[in-house]
Amino acid sequence: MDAVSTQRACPFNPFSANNTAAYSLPGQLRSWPQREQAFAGQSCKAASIGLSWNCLGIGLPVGWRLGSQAESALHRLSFAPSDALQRAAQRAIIESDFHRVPRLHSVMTSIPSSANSEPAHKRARMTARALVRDGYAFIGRGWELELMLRRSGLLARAVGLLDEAQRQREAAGGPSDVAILHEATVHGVGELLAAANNELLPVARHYLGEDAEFSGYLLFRLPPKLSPRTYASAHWHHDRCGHRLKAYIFLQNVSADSHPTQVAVGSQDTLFYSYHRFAETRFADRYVRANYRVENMVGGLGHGFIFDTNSAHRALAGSGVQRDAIMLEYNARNKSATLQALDPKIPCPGVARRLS
Ligand SMILES: O=C(O)CCC(=O)C(=O)O
Repeated sequence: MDAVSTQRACPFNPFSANNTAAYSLPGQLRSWPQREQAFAGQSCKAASIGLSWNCLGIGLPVGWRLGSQAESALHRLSFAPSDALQRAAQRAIIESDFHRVPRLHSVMTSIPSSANSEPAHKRARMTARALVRDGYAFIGRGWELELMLRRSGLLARAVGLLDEAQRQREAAGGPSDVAILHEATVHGVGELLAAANNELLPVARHYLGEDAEFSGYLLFRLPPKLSPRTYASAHWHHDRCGHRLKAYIFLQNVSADSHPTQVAVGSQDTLFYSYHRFAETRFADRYVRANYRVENMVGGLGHGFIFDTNSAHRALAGSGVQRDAIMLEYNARNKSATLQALDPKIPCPGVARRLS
């Protein structure tokens, strides 16, 4: 079949010119016409072996296995098949994350059953199931983290550190609409980390694999006014790591007015077309809203959420109230090492501070 008849038989081509509207920085997308042509040449075969796709990425068929016929088709469908870094990054992510579909079975059988387990195990099981199903899970209910945050003085200390970072920035005449980070050690954070990791590390190991590790934490504040121009995470995006988990614990009540993180529900199992170029991983709000259910990650002080950063997600920009949170990051060690060796700018792990 030639390219023209292929196109006729398989009409949806994500790289057609008007599909740049699915991206939030369309002017920065490269080689679009070549990709349109390359995709057209492959799409019928790809569809016949069970691959499906939208403007953001590819869905793998149930029963997919690494090394199968579908794998070579996948590489040719990616954003830039001739780009060595793209190929290598995608390969590392496929080998680590997409060698078994669906993953539900292994998660459900390997977390202790609820019949005779402790409440923490029940929560872990529910968290893992929600992650697999939706790409996120709310956390904190039943942990009494608010009490711990207040009793230990950590809440006051963390908010004080963020206040101080903000004061310093204001004194230096810095902009008021960028995120404020505190990347140094927070005295007394150990009790919170121990409680969180006790709950979440087993979930991370089930979800990401046995080499999942806690990579570090970050304290940060989103200001009342937030824009995608000054906060790149206010564009819909994925984190360029494949499956990876972040947990947020709120340091105040977070509502729809507090720039909540939003998750495109169910997008976590997408093999995105690109894992290495910034603009190729930023998506348009209209496209995401038209194609996914969007969930706000809201909750009370001491509660929070955990999510797969391979989901399309963003912080809701606009005018609102500030949001303070502590973010914990969990990465698969071997995949991180491979990705970092390919390109140290790939943010996996992304937290600046390491535990050691
Ligand atoms: O600040 C937010 O809510 C979004 C953060 C984000 O994109 C991330 O943690 O990967």
